Amino acid sequence: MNLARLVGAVALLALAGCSQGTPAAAPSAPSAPPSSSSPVAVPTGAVPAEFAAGNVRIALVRQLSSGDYFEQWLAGAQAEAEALNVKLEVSSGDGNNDKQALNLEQAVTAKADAIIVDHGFAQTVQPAIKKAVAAKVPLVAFDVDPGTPEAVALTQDDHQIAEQALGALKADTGGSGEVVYVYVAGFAPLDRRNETWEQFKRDNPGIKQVAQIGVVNSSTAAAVADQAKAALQAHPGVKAIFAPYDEFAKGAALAVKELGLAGQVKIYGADVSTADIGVMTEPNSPWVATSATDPANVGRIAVRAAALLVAGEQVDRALTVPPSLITQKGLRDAGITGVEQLTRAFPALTTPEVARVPWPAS
Ligand code: SR1
Repeated sequence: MNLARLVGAVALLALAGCSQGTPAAAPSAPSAPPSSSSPVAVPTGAVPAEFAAGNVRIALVRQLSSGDYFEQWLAGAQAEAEALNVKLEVSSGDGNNDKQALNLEQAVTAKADAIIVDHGFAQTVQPAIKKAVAAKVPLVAFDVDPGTPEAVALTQDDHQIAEQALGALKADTGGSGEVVYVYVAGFAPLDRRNETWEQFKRDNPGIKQVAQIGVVNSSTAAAVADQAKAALQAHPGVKAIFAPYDEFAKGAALAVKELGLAGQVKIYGADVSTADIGVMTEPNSPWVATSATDPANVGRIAVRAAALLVAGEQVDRALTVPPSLITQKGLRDAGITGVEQLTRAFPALTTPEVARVPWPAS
């Protein structure tokens, strides 16, 4: 079992009381600081000279940058880069795959010390990733298949994300009823969550998907709200919406509220942010459960993995970050209003062992 998997298993045990269905609650109060639940070796190695001198440049090449998830992820990556004295050179395709591929080519040409590719479609980023590998530029691919074993592939455990959210949906619906599903194909994390949804439907024949909606753009939540309204009006018997991306869930929540269906339709989502917590905990919110990692923590891991590769350290070729199930009831019971409070209450959301850097960071 690799370290990330082990962390996942420990996290699941720690959350066993709140990982099955809506009724479970988060810890009633923040119990202990994160470090006490996951002992981390004190870094003792010397800071590599290029890091001490501030000469390390890591290019972060993003497909998307708008939305809570991507903003928090970037904040974490920037904080880790600062702690490691690394220059993080950030570009975004703003949803345009060709622009992202061009940015990636430019990072290779500009001889970055390492590259992080954040999302993207395999067919548009893999040709430039090949060039990076040929040029011996170390590469970390987050949420996109790099198509080469030379790169480190970083993911959240997307199957578990879907399993946790769907476990809550099943507990609340008794495993039967009409469901609207929000999905866009081609995004690796959504495709993996979709595999779990397909299996879930096979295992639970009482669950009927009556509509599939979804769009990813710079105003995803608003677009999904319009689609969800139409789907709910066309299918008045819907009990649940499976919306495994927070922009999807926010859009679905807006639609349910605007149609006055909050007592009838519940939403099961993915991801978490302070704004999401606000939506989940407001009175009559239909968004009752979300399965999430801490996006800032994942951004930090990406930068640590890239820094380790620059320093010639060993890094597992597959790094997987485990999620936690967060319920509306748990958030309300614990009085959690923001992500900082959440990570104190759910220490499993912080995973300093994953891609640990063996030298002291500032
Ligand atoms: C459009 S893909 C959105 C997903 O990427 C990350 O994996 C987040 O979890 C988000 O749900």
